[in-house]
Amino acid sequence: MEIPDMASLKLQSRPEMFDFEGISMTHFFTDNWEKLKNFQARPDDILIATYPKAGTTWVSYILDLLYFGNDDLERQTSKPIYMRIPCLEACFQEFSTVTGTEMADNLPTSPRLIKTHLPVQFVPKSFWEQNSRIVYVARNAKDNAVSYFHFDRMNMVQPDPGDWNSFIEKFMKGKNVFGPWYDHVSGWWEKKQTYSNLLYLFYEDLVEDTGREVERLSSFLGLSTSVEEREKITKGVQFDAMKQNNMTNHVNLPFMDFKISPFMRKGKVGDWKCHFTVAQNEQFDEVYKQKMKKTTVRFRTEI
Ligand code: PPS
Repeated sequence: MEIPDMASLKLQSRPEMFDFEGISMTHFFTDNWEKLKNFQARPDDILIATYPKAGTTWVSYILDLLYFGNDDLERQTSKPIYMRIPCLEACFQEFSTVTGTEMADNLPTSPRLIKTHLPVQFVPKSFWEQNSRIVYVARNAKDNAVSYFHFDRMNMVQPDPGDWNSFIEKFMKGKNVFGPWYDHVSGWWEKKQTYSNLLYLFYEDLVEDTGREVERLSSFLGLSTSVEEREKITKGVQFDAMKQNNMTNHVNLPFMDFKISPFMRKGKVGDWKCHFTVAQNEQFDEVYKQKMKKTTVRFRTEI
């Protein structure tokens, strides 16, 4: 994928959001739908699935280092993470002639690492048929909402979030790209009960003890990594290291305005406390109770 500079972008304005089979989407993620639905997964593919802003890049980089950290220096020094691990549903024709499915098809590695933000019901059926491994990462709703708000502010290929008050109202109604957070995390949680090749991770656990989660990932993937390797990876994927690393901080993406907010913003659990008013928090908790009453998945909003 060639990345153009801002001046050559054909993007005139932010995209509209519309209802797509019950989920709010933009055309960037639905334009390639037929190819997406028919995407051919392989048994050794690893799908990294998340609601946006739940820790996708973090876990992607951990997996990348677990598999390819030792043997491919060029990959680590000159290929941004979004090129190593394509977003399957992405179709940014304004910027690139290559779609997410084509990028995935063209991946030279084995295994292929592929990312998606799709709710579970939209995942191409070949992943289930091939019994591919899937790593899902979930983040508590409050911090996830805050992170998504700042992302939508700085990312010109996302709908305009408006101010925080209107954004949080929309979030509670599930009117964000990729749909309601509530259904996303609980839909994937239900899937885990019947699909054993799915590892369900929490962002809060990653912050609490990254090394422990690296070990958990390594064991889920059946890798025999040494303690030293895992320690090296754990060090390399700390927030400050990834923020400094131009291969992981997204600094080269021309449609992101880093003057508004950085991609690697704070990386914390509990930042929501700096955004929610007392009234908003009470209302949010009320809505949360309703929306999450049928699921057993539990989150921590502080550690
Ligand atoms: S995206 O656009 O959906 O792929 O974004 P995603 O990578 O899922 O989420 C971005 C948020 O994850 C934080 N992040 C990290 N936190 C802690 N440690 C590390 N290493 C790390 N890497 C990414 C990133 O800062 C975004 O969260 P916020 O709260 O906005 O800082």
